[in-house]
Amino acid sequence: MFKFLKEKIKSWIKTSEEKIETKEKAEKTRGKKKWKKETKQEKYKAKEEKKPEKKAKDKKEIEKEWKVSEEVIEDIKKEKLEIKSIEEKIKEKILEEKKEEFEEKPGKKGFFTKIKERLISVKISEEEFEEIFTRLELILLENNTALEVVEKIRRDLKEKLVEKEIKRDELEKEIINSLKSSIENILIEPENILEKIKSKTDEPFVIAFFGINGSGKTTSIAKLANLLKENKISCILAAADTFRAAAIDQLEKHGDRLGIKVIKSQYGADPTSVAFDAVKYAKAHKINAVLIDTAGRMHTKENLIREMEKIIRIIKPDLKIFIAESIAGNDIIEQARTFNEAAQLDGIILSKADVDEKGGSTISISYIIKKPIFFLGTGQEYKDLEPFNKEKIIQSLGLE
Ligand SMILES: Nc1nc2c(ncn2[C@@H]2O[C@H](COP(=O)(O)OP(=O)(O)OP(=O)(O)O)[C@@H](O)[C@H]2O)c(=O)[nH]1
Ligand SMILES: [Mg+2]
Repeated sequence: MFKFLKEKIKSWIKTSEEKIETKEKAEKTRGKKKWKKETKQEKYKAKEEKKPEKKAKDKKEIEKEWKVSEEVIEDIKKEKLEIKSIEEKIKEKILEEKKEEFEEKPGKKGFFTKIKERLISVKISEEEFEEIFTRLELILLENNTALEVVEKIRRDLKEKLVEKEIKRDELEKEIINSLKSSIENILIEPENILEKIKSKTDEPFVIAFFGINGSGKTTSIAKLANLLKENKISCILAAADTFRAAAIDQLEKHGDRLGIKVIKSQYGADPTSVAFDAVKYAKAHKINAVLIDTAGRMHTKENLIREMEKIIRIIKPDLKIFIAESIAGNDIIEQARTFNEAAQLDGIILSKADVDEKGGSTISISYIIKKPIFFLGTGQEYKDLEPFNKEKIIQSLGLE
């Protein structure tokens, strides 16, 4: 699911690390070059200043100079000796300082420690961070990550990376760890639905499924029914999509294949009354769970949203699950918001994750509505329902 995103993030980490390294090197060379340039300029200036003096000298002066030259040479020799002894003194001083540096007092960083640190560690400035983050921002947005989530990642990374002394050989690890911990905080670990159902012993556990047309409600219900059956939890299905032609038949087919009872009515019947009948049947027959299939509805259709609210008001499901089609990308964020406002959802099943190449919506959706993803739909078979697991997502993103 994250194939694309994983590759992109990997390459971002690599180039970010390289960028910081090259910038550092460039600054050092720039410093050296600047120093060389300044020294050259100074020498040239001195030469130029001497030129007029030279021109002014006449022959006599030159002869005088010759005469005194021997004395000058003698002086220079003396000076040289003096300079030599000054040099010796400086050397001694440096050695003394060096010793002091090596015998640093705790908590106080000496000159050599600073140099050592500069060689083995880096500091990312805010400006550098913004520059490298822009690439990640683009990658995340291109891969359907919601803007709010991108901003959260930016804040987290900035706090962890900017102006912090980071060991050079741990730069990649630091970036990976910061991104990992940010995404860990964004994702919500869901409760185990099977355990929740098992813990309700007096009455059937009722789950209602909502979502827009074709998002994968009926298929997800069949997958979950199969999972319950495998775990020896009895269940029935309620065909409360009385609206779409063939919706009842579709659910019945799944029921037949799985050997699970389907409670149904006529097309056009009140969906709430079908759900009500199913719960009544489950109570009477001590069935553990009721899964209610509902009609697909666009989040923008007022009347259909009101119909959903009626089912919830009367049936009072233990769980209201939103089926989000991961391939719908950024649209599912807006859908999830509206459904959540109307139904106070308990969580999400993210269908068609097997065909979603981008994956950003998986990271975003639960952060936006603050509800967990219970399962990922990973194909068209009954077995293709994966419990959502934070660690697995982190692994799939290559952040382990
Ligand atoms: N690849 C893949 N296909 C899926 C998945 N879940 C559902 N589908 C397919 O998506 C299509 C629509 O699925 P349904 O379960 O009928 O969707 P629905 O939400 O019930 O649709 P309506 O009742 O019309 O609103 C079907 O062809 C399913 O096989 C999944 O996880 N992966
Ligand atoms: Mg359906």
